[in-house]
Amino acid sequence: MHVAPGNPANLRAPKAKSIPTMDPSRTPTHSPALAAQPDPAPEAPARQRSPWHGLGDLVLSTDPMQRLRISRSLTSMLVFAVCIGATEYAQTRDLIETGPARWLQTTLLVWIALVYAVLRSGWNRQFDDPAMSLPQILGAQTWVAAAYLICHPFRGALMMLLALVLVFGIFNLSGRERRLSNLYTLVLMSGAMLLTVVWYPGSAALEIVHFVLMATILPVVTVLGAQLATTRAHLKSKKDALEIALQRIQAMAIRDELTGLFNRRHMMEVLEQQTRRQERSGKPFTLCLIDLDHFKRINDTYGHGAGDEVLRHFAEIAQYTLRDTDVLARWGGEEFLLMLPDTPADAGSLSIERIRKSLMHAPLVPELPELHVTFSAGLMEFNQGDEMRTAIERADRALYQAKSDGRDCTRVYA
Ligand code: GH3
Ligand code: MG
Ligand code: MG
Repeated sequence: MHVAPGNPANLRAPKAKSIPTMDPSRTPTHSPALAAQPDPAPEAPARQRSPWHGLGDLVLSTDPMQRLRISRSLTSMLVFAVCIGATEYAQTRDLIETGPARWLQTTLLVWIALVYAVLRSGWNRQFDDPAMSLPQILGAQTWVAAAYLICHPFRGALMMLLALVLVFGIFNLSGRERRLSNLYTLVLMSGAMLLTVVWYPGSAALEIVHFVLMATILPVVTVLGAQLATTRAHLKSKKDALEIALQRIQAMAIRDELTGLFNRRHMMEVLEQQTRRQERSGKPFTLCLIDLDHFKRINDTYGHGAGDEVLRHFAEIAQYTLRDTDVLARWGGEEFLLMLPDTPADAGSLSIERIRKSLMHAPLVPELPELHVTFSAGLMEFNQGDEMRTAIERADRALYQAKSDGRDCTRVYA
């Protein structure tokens, strides 16, 4: 064993930025998380895309949100495409006049094309509601009202469409928009029914029946829709709360509560992954056990709370000083395990000395400026063929040596 080259002249001055406070619940974006990530999978071969996928991208776009909007819109348009077929059949059977039927079919096709063009071009993205639910629903109800006038012999059947259109709006409209579309439908259809009575005076009784049914069913659909929307919003907020709770639980499972560092169990997983990585790359990495010196004295002199603060600040200072790819874990009590990937022992020693220097200058507990702490470190270089359990034992032996040699120093297992 030899003393690590801790020449202060070789050490970098601590960075001038403030030391970030560790929040145990946050998902780390720096080194430990990176290091803890599973090995990158070997590059997957480019997935073969069928011509259907290409056609889907062309019709629906590649943006997932736009795809959802366009496919929803096309589903509702499908119903109207069937309606166009039905009116075509009706006019061939002389149920309705050809001229008005053609006008109805053409305007509907133009409407469908217009809505699709706006969605597919992405123009809808600038609207408050990019799904354009309200205009689509109002447009559809307008078409149903026109069809009610033109398809006189089977107009009663068309009333089914009114409710169907409102169902499309249940999840996509706000309460105010739902009431607006309901009112619009009622006013529009009342006008269509009145015109029907004017044009066909003999149908007044049937129109009254139609009106009563419509005036009953549409508000009920709206109320049921509102209840479903509330239930859905409630479930969504519960799901969001569960997701947040799950994230916290996952963070707690791998992190030490006091310092926010990885806990011992998770560090073992990180080390296993690092061993596998090392087997492939052949580059050595450094393991280092760090133990705060005379920590019991700090507890005894300043109290357990101050001791906790020291542990927390030591973790922050060390992390701040280390590279993004280095992983520091709380190994237990006032003992920490550090893993420096792709780092031989001499370079690892320099990193440890940087922490030592930062610790010397940093006030650990602002209320206790006289409180300073030192640490002893036992370091070993992990090479191909080494076994993790033995490696940690070796680092521990080096640490024991550092303690025996008077503390506040680093020893390398050799
Ligand atoms: P040495 O230099 O030989 O390491 O001496 P030491 O006093 O640091 O070592 P010892 O193992 O005798 O004492 C470690 C102390 O660390 C005892 C324990 O109460 C304290 N400790 C362990 N975990 C915590 C903690 O989470 N918070 C606080 N405040 N103290 C802790
Ligand atoms: Mg100690
Ligand atoms: Mg100890």
